[in-house]
Amino acid sequence: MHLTLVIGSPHLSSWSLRAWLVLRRSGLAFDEVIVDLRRPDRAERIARWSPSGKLPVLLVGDWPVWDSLAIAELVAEGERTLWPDAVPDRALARSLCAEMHSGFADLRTFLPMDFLARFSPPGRLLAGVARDIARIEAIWTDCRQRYAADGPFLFGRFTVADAMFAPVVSRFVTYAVELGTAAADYVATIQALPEWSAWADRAARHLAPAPEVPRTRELDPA
Ligand SMILES: N[C@@H](CCC(=O)N[C@@H](CS)C(=O)NCC(=O)O)C(=O)O
Repeated sequence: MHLTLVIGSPHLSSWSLRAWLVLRRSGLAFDEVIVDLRRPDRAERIARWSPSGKLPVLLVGDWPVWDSLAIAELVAEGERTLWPDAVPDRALARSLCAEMHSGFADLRTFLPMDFLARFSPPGRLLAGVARDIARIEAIWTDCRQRYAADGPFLFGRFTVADAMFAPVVSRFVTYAVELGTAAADYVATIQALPEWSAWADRAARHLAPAPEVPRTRELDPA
């Protein structure tokens, strides 16, 4: 069945990055459509593809699957390595994904993803943002301690949990958030993924000004 992933502007769309990473890591072939989230008519453009009015949406043939976590679950049905093997590890991974999916409102609001932007370290963080960062650091540090022997990702090998937290990695890099060693190492691991550079390329291409159309001299009617 033909797969098409419809995503939002790559520099901005944190939810799109999650679904795209899972698909890329699965090795499945898929087409990509990018909807420019900066356009005033974006809602109508998104509505052409997505029943929820949100991106990403995965079209399996012409059957839509929307929401990054639902897309990740569908892809993982065919690629079991995208969740940890053992039941307790899978349950922990799903808890973390659910927490990420429905929480961290302050981090999302005040440190929005802007994949290619770089700012100086913040002088002071809002209490809610600092709380979200501390919780994420605790999660990453705990996972790295538990699964370090199996590889450099949260559960050793790359899983859906890494995709769900990838936009946080981008935010931490963009806003120069200071991190402890375990969390900083994890950020470096995600940044070293070839998919990370591929996403950065997409973001850069999307942001590049459209090439100027050469002006044709109007024909003189005389
Ligand atoms: N929970 C959804 C959230 C999707 C979402 O909020 N997507 C944003 C783009 S990152 C969107 O489509 N916003 C609509 C708009 O910008 O008009 C998911 O995981 O896919």
